[in-house]
Amino acid sequence: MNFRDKAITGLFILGSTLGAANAAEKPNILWITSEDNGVSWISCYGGKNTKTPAIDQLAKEGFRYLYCFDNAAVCAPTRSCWITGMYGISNGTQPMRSRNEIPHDKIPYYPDLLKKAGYHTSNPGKTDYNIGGRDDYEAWDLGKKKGNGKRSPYGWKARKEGQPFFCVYNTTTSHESKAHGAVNQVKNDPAKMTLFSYHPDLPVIRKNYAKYADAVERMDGDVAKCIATLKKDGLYEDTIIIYNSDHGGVMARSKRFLYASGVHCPLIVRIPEKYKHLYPADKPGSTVERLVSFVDMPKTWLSLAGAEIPDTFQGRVFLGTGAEAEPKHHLGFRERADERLDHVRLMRDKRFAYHKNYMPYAPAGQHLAYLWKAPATPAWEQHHRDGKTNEVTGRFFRPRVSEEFYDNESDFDNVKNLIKDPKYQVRISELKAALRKKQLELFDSGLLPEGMRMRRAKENSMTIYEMVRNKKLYPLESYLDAADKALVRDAKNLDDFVKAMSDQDEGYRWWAVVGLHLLEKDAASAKETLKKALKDDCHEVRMMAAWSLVKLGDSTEAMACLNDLLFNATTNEMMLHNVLDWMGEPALPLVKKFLADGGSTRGKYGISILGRVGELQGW
Ligand SMILES: [Ca+2]
Repeated sequence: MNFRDKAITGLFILGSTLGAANAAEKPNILWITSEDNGVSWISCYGGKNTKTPAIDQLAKEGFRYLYCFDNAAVCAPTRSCWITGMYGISNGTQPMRSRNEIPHDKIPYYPDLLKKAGYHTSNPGKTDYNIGGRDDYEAWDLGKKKGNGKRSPYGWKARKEGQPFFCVYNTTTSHESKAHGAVNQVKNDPAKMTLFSYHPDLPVIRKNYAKYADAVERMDGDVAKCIATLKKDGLYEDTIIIYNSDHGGVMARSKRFLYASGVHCPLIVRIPEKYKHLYPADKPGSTVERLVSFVDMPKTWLSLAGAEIPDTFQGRVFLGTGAEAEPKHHLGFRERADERLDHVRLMRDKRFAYHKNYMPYAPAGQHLAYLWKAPATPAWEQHHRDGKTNEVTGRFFRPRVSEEFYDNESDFDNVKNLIKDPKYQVRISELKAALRKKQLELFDSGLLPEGMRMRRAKENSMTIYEMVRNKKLYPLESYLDAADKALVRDAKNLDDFVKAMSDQDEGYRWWAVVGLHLLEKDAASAKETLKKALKDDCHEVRMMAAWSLVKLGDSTEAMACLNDLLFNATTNEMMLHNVLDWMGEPALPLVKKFLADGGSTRGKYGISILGRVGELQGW
């Protein structure tokens, strides 16, 4: 071997040694997620209804984040956000559920990048990414569908010897479905349950809480088992463990909703001593005050793994040597959940929360088949129908105001709307401005109703992601202005609405008809415009115009229009059924006819919207 060869060999050895050292430095990452339990169900967060010793122990050995919030408040859009690192509203994947396509050549999934960084990636459990055009499991080295037979839920076991791993362990034991069904056999004492102030104190509600508390405690057992397995495999001191829930909940008005009980989640990170340079506070056992949004998580995992981070990742790295500046605010979004339409945006900081209701004419607590499977929900609703709820416990079932504002420090239950309180106007303006800025930055795709948004993307052979980034097809700034004008319910805007009802863009006509609708009696002089709108090309506009006319006491043509949409086909059946339910009594003859004609009483998750209307009427 000559000198040159020796030098090359030496370099090679040096190189591989460095490589090995780098590999050894790459921490394993175990991401434990549980379902549907907000901070109130975890004892180290002060939850009074449950004991969660495994999670509490992890907090003692790790770092407990006090201000961690989900962006979507419900499963599928949350998981879309996690897998892509993008807010669902930014790529059109926010409705629960949908499988809208995104440009997969532009938007990688975070395990793709972890793999490139040398990691073994596994997620043998739930995916629910809510995205079309790509198989959920395809991104993982070990997913659910690959291979045969029963698989270990602990994906790290499938890695190659010495390979760093990233593993998701998702326990479904505390999923909402575990609060469904009979509530008589419960381990926890119903009398000892602490109820949210918006729930009436009824025996069945207490029992349902106890049933869910049992489920959360079993979930904690799953966490204990997962950690014990990791220890048994000799990996505990080589692995960063993250624990959090996938959104808040559960018990009606938490999961799916942007109130604190729906978005405020536990987040605990345990970092082994050997990686102590990554500690977010002085020592294990501390709490961390940094605000964390769920969208920050995948980006942070990439950073911890030393992987490439493309600019499609919209969060901020919250931990480790690559940590970015703490965000001041957190954005949350709510749109369709199963068969029920809604549209809300949340902008909050650690303490204060501003909510904008883009569909305030619908109550938050509209019947949703899946949510009604927990006995507490129908019991609460019946209590309301019986006239027994008060201002706090009945508000869920009433139409909403356009804006809400809460002080979460004194009002975690979000029952005292301070939107008009002079003391908070500066803070409210700040959050409103932050919301608008973020909506523009993200290309918030929600400013056209879902059906209209999908049609427009399809007509232009685009994904929603692409459509909303085209200013001609989606003039977001003007849509935000049009929506704000509609939501403010100010009669001085009437002429503007009437004018906008002739706009060529159905998007402006939509916000104009919403504006007219919300003006109620103040829109009486616009009846002719509304009647003309009964023949609008856009069915969403027709429906809202019809409902508005009915409210103004001018029903004949309006009901004929709805009859036509219901029996001679419509481009947006889901919205039509929602509108007929929101209308209440005036729509009953149409619903009766629909059911008598054999209209379906079955929906995807139980009774259909109109089936339920019929059920309440005893038909
Ligand atoms: Ca969930």
